[in-house]
Amino acid sequence: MFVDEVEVIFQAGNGGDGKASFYPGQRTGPDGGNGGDGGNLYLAVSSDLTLLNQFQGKKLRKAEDGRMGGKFRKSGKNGQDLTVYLPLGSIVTDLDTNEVFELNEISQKILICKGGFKGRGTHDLASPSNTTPLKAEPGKPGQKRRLKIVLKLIADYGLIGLPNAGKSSLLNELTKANVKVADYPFTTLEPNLGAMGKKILADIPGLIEGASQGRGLGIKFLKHVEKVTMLLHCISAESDYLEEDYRTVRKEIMQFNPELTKKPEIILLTKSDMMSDKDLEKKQKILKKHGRVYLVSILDDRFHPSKLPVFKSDFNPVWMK
Ligand SMILES: Nc1nc2c(ncn2[C@@H]2O[C@H](COP(=O)(O)OP(=O)(O)OP(=O)(O)O)[C@@H](O)[C@H]2O)c(=O)[nH]1
Ligand SMILES: [Mg+2]
Repeated sequence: MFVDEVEVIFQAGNGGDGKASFYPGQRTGPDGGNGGDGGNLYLAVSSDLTLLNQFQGKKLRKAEDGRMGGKFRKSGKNGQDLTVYLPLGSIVTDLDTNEVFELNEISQKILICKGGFKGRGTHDLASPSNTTPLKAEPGKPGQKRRLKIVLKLIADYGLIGLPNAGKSSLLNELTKANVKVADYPFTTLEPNLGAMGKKILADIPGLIEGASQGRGLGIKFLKHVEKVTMLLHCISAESDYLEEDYRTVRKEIMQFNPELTKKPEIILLTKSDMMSDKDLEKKQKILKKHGRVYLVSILDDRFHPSKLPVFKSDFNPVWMK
């Protein structure tokens, strides 16, 4: 099960209590050591999109508490910090304050819960006006937050299309992703990401008619298309119903969120190796009225997807619609 929304409780470590004690024997005076500070809880970012699965059945994450101070002015150990990795594209909302943290970059690290301060022991608490304090300070509680985490996939390019159109094959060919490819619909059950240099390419499970109403797998993932900069609409050259294939997917996107149809889109006529040049020309013509159409194939070098102008830095999508 691919989890893309969870509610969790994150908690920093509590500060350790100070120690109330006095030197034994002839030496007098307070010797109680300070407690240790509670560990901080940090959020960090990973490209592993399945990371929200870690919260299934385990909603609490807590950094270590600081230890209590000891006799002979011995300080308690600080609690260890805890870093929780969340998928790139996570939007974290504090359910009590409505504060929002967006995790948009791999290098991000956010202090989300601050560890509690240590309590002072009787040694540090002693002062000229109170030379023998009887009580030590308790540690302060660590910050605790109730958080909602929603994953919105962030990518520069989103591969969309009917099931079996060859989307995952393109992802594998263009990036180091190694996702499952097979000759049947709905091979891909969860979105996958791959990196092409600094650009991120997303492979989204196939969309079918009714996806926006919940048919197939589509609806759960259509929201991920919302963060994509450009749509790469894959249509198999094998199909005899290119126009219908195109419209089916566009209609679902439109019904889900009309804003999505305003995104720049190019059409990729996939598996172009399976057709004669003459047929390819005809097929390309049919789709031309909807935008730029490119022939692609992972088997025919002439049409290798890495040659697509869209991946060149000077590519300008303005002409598109
Ligand atoms: N001949 C040929 N076959 C291809 C090409 N690209 C993909 N295929 C085949 O088409 C089938 C479907 O490919 P996938 O990449 O799994 O398609 P998909 O769009 O990700 O499918 P879903 O995940 O089910 O939506 C597989 O059998 C691939 O080997 C291509 O360029 N040429
Ligand atoms: Mg696939």
